[in-house]
Amino acid sequence: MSEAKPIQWFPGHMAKAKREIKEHIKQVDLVIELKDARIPYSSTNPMVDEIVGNKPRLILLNKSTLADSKVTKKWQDYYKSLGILSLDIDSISSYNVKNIVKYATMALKDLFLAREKKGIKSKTIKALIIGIPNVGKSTLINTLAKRKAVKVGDKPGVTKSQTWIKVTDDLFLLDTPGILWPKFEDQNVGLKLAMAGSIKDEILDMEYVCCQAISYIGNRYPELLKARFNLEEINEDPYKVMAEIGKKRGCFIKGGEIDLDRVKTIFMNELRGNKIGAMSYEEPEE
Ligand SMILES: Nc1nc2c(ncn2[C@@H]2O[C@H](COP(=O)(O)OP(=O)(O)O)[C@@H](O)[C@H]2O)c(=O)[nH]1
Ligand SMILES: [Mg+2]
Repeated sequence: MSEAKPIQWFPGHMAKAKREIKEHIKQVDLVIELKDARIPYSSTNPMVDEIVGNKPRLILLNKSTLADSKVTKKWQDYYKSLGILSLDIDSISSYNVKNIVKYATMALKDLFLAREKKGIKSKTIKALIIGIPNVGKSTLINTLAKRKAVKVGDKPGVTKSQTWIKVTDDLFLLDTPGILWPKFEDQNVGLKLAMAGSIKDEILDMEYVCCQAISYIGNRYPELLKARFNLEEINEDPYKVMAEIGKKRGCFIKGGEIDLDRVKTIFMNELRGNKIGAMSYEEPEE
């Protein structure tokens, strides 16, 4: 259920997306914001705080089995310091997915107290999932919907065309997630999104991405890089690392020169195929 076409964001589209999501937010109790656990900063929409406003929010750090769990913990502490509840999940392996309802309930403590005061016993939560493209919104909705594959029809007071997915007796999800744009004006964000495989290759120069990725991983996760490509040591110059990888993998062009193009392709495929290991690409307050 990926978006059929890659989204081209133009100012007009961004304004429309923002307007629509704000409309949807009015109809729910809780906004569930999905981020990529490897790049929680870079996978965040620049206007999300304004868009969510005062609505209770739960952050889900998705794809967490691909991330460095120590770093993910730092991000959760960071969000906690901002007063926002977060949970690390994985929508494919279903890791922690069963705890989403519990966390949603925790995020809505005040709402339930207010309901209690009014004598309302209902624990029903209506929620909207939002996030930038490729963070896993559709995958999560599918995983949640599979657990209770009941689509419920329109509810009174809600726009006719909208469908709610019943996740549990108490949790209802708006079936279309809110798609927001990334901070694409920041080249470093583009780099992180490219490393995570969340933007199209044409947008950035892949040689640049490959070199930056090798430098970053060589610094933060040298043992993983060494193990994957059978390297004895990691040179500071990423081109020398690429040459070393080329030798190990037999990437030569005529005359015995290293085929850097092939190395680049191999490296990026293995990085995006999660063959190197669980890694995070950014830490809070960096
Ligand atoms: N490993 C892993 N991959 C995921 C997870 N969630 C989504 N993906 C992958 O990320 C890509 C984008 O997911 P999708 O649900 O289409 O993202 P959306 O654009 O936010 O709806 C797909 O290739 C998914 O298989 C996850 O929790 N773990
Ligand atoms: Mg989708």
